[in-house]
Amino acid sequence: AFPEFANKTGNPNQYIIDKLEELKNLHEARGGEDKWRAITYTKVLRQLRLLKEPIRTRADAFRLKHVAEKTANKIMEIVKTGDLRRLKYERTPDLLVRQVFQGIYGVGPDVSQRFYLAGCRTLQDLADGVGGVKLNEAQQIGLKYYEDINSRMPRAEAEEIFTKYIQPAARKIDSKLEVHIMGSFRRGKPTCGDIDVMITRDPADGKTHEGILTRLLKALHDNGVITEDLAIPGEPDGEEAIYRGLCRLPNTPNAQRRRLDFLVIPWKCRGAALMYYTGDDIFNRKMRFKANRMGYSLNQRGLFDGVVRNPSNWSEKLNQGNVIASESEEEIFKILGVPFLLPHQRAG
Ligand code: DCP
Ligand code: MG
Ligand code: MN
Repeated sequence: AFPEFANKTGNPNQYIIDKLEELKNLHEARGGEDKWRAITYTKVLRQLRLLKEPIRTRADAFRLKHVAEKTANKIMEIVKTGDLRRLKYERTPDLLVRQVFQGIYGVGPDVSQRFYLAGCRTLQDLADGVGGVKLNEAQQIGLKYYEDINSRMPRAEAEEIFTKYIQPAARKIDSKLEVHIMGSFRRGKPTCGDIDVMITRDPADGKTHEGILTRLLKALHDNGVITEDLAIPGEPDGEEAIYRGLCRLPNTPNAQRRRLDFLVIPWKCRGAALMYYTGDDIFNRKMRFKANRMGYSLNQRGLFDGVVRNPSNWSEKLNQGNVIASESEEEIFKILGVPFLLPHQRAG
């Protein structure tokens, strides 16, 4: 069955990838417990994309990491029939609508469900407020720039916005700031879903970066790079801060709006933050899991020892523990017993 299904990407298993990816997307849109299914398929899909040989037998499927009984069955069904019946049952009319709604920034499985239950079926319905639905400000922006936000930018565009505008604007405020472009860009990807920027500063000279974010945002609004703010959760001018917004190449006809994220972090956390913000998310999950198994706790602030968690709510920490590594990625890898990986090697 395979040769005629293999296609565009030159990957001999592309026809399998297409079906499993659709299933992953449906699980993701459904949310709840299906979130975990989506995560598993994400891992399986990564293995399939790396595979150079076509899958022909069940044994071939089983050789892939993260493939167990049920996934092997699905892969073999696709190999034998070119189709996956499960998709028909997952592709329910409500879910297809909710999937479209979830393309709006700030709308996840639960909010999309609420919109659907209110009677909305199209993006126009949401714009019209059908069923009394009201979008918050960020969601309104998300709807207005739906197409832009849902398309990835070429790597070169992220690079240009960052090196020509964001980095110089930050350095102009304080030449000692460290400003890094992170996320998929740092991993060397050919396209980026957004621009992730991390900011910190060595306080050795007695000065810190506190207060930088507000000034930087103003500078980038003034020169037309930032076009809309989406969210500034928490205090913008603390030692630690987060920002989410939209930006674009200024003075460029038809420049699309792009998602922009800032992460401002204390100098002493820079290694852990660099690691977290480089990702990808599956790699981070794996490293956190590894840390937990060794009795540690890992997050964007550092690797911690002696964290006590609430036994009936594991994600609630009863104390902060002691930091044992946070200033460099290398020491975190080392303590976790993982050989150092370059950013482009960090994928689940
Ligand atoms: N991150 C994470 N878990 C999340 C979200 C993010 O660990 N739920 C970390 C890993 C990501 C990084 O933050 O690589 C940046 O998040 P993005 O959502 O911007 O993801 P990427 O930059 O990796 O991909 P994209 O090109 O889609 O933006
Ligand atoms: Mg990103
Ligand atoms: Mn991001």
